[in-house]
Amino acid sequence: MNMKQLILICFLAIINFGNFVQAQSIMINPLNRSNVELLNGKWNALIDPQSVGEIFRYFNNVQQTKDGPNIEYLFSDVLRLNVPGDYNSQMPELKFYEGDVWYERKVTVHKNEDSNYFLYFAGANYICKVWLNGQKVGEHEGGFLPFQCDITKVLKEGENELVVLTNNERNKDNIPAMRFDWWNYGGITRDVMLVQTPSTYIQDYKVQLKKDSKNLLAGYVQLAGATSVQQIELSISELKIKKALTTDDKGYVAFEINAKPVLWSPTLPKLYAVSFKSSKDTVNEEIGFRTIEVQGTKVVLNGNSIFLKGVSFHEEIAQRLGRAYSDADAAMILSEAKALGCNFIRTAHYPQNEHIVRMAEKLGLMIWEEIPVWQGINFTNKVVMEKAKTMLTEIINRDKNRAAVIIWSIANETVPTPACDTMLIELAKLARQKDDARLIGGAFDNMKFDVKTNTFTIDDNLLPFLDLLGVNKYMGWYMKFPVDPSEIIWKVALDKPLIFSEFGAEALYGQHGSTDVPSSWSEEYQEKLYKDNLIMFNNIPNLCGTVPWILFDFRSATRNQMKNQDNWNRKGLVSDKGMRKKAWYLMQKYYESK
Ligand code: GCB
Repeated sequence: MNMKQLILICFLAIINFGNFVQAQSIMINPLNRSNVELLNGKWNALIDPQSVGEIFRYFNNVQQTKDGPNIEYLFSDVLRLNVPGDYNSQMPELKFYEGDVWYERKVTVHKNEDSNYFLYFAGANYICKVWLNGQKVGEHEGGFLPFQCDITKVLKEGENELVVLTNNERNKDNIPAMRFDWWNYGGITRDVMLVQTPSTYIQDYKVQLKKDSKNLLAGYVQLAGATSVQQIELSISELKIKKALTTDDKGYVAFEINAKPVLWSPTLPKLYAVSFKSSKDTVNEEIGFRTIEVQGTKVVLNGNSIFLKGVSFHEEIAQRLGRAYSDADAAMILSEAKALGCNFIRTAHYPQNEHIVRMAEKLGLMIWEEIPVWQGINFTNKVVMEKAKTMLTEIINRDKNRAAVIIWSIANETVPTPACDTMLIELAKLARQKDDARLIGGAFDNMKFDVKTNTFTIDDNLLPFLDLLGVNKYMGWYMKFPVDPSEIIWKVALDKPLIFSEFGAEALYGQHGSTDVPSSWSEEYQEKLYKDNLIMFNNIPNLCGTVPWILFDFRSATRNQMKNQDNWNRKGLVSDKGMRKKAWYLMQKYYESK
């Protein structure tokens, strides 16, 4: 490349930066619409370890096919990657890869002039930039939440060129940050869709039971593109509801409607067909109704105290060594949780895909959802605070109509400092302000043990802002039982419900050994440790649920003990090959007895 070309490239790159478009935060949900084309499939790809693609304008593939400066970098049919799908599991060379990967495909459209068009990405890790026909149409940060790009103005009749850049490099100001105990899968890991809507369309809505009521539905609808008052019809035919709503001139209307729905619960996960119809647009969704509250130290669902029989898992299919992304994957994971006897899941440590959330709801599994504020977050940076708020807002926007979601969790194992407290308190307040139909919680491991009294206590400024507390403690693994488990006293946040949100031990399936020696990595040691923890749980007066860590062995680059781990965290109750370990049966019995 000569000097002239280089200057031209830099100039074009600057112009393109000027075109920067943030992905939209209030979003349509394509799962509730009919005019949607799934763009999943094989996409052309380029691996770009030195991040030269933006300089060489890979995104402008269409306009410079012959004589332009990027002739050497054209996408071709040589490397094709599955979308959705992390790339790490698609080529052995990419197992540990962290960096830029480019994707390209054509999108052919018969354009309707009276419509809007959006590209909807259900998730791409971690930074994602999107260009259509050489023009930037969106950028999003965060690997586990959806985003959409309005492409109405850029989309052409006929063939369009779609180029996407993903980058999953870790960074101290990212969420999560530099180190985390799961695989850093990169790429377009979830579904991609092209969505067509009318020019005035139903952009957003919520309908849930009003807080503390079992017979009053409350919510809102927001039309986008409205410049005058509009009529919308809300119907829930099974409840004989047909309600005419009139928006203000910005397309917004809030409503309350008397109704007596059968309440959603783990034993009867009832969902109703709900539809909103405006003059040009319709959305349909299955929605459940339930109440959730805390009474003293109890979690109360639909007026009845309930014990949360939980389990955690990562968004991963161990046998495939890759991210879970489909309905079939969701069934694979959740059927194992159901078999264990669960009525509750913790989708650790980040918002998982909607296949999982919606299927869990249908199966009667209550959900704890969390954002990846996981250890090591740079709380002193204000920008990081804004990122966390955005993630929390995005997950609440996505799942606000899911009856199954009962807890928004704002953090996992953060170390209290003034900066951390400030950020978490703001997050707790934000969650409460955005959604009063769910509980606010977090998972903490800063309990202190007093050897004189054999008592665990906690002192954390965040507690007054939470409805319930999750505690992670690996008794018998990272910390020895200091005395017999039956003698340990728990005085931790005694005025609130406490969920034992993590406990467990590593064991290699099929490895047998002593019940006394952790280093045996045996199923017997893991089983004994579970027994001891269950004994200790009897001494937690405010215990309202348990969540063993974890359902399946999962991949983690930080697990370097090559004899037993080999880059796997082996705390699964089920092995990477799908085999149930001894502790699985013990936990199943415990849940049967609850
Ligand atoms: C924890 C973390 C979890 C880890 C687990 C472990 O406390 O919350 O993400 O995977 O411990 O296995 O160490």
